[in-house]
Amino acid sequence: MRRFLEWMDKATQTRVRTVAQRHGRRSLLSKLGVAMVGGPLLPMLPFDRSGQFGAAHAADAPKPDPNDPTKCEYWRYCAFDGYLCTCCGGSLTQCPPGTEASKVSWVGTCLNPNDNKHYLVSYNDCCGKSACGSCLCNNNERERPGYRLGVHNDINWCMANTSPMFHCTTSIIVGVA
Ligand code: ABN
Repeated sequence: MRRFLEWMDKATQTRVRTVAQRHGRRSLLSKLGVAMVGGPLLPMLPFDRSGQFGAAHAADAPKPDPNDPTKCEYWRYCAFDGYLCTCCGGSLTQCPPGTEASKVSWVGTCLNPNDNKHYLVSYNDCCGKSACGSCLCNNNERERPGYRLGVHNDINWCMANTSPMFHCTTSIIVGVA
């Protein structure tokens, strides 16, 4: 009997040591952590309720018109950031009455889908009146942060004008790229 108990003792000890070596405390703690934190968080994760239905319908949606200067999708606006002057009493190239073009500007290179050529576009903010508030567009093709100032659109380019108030932005073609 004593021998049997000694054998049981040894076998149990060996098994426990093996298990302890394979699964340390850290492994147990990390599994417990995942179960405790991950479990309750799982139902809170965002998920696409629209599913395939929305995607299928998006394909049917009419394509935006690249030739309508009152829409953000107009081809010249590929690096535009601001209010369209075409919605604010001005035009593609003219500031609205009571405002003046910024003395400095940024540029973009946009593909004209009508002739398949790239054009260099100068975006001039119009200054001297408070923000127009209509047709806010923000497109960022080839746009770069402030360390490439000439292609940076996310600042008020009226800063060098007598009145630094920003109203809207024009888009003037300066050449074929
Ligand atoms: N360049 C348009 C603009 C004006 C003011 C603030 C951000 C962007």
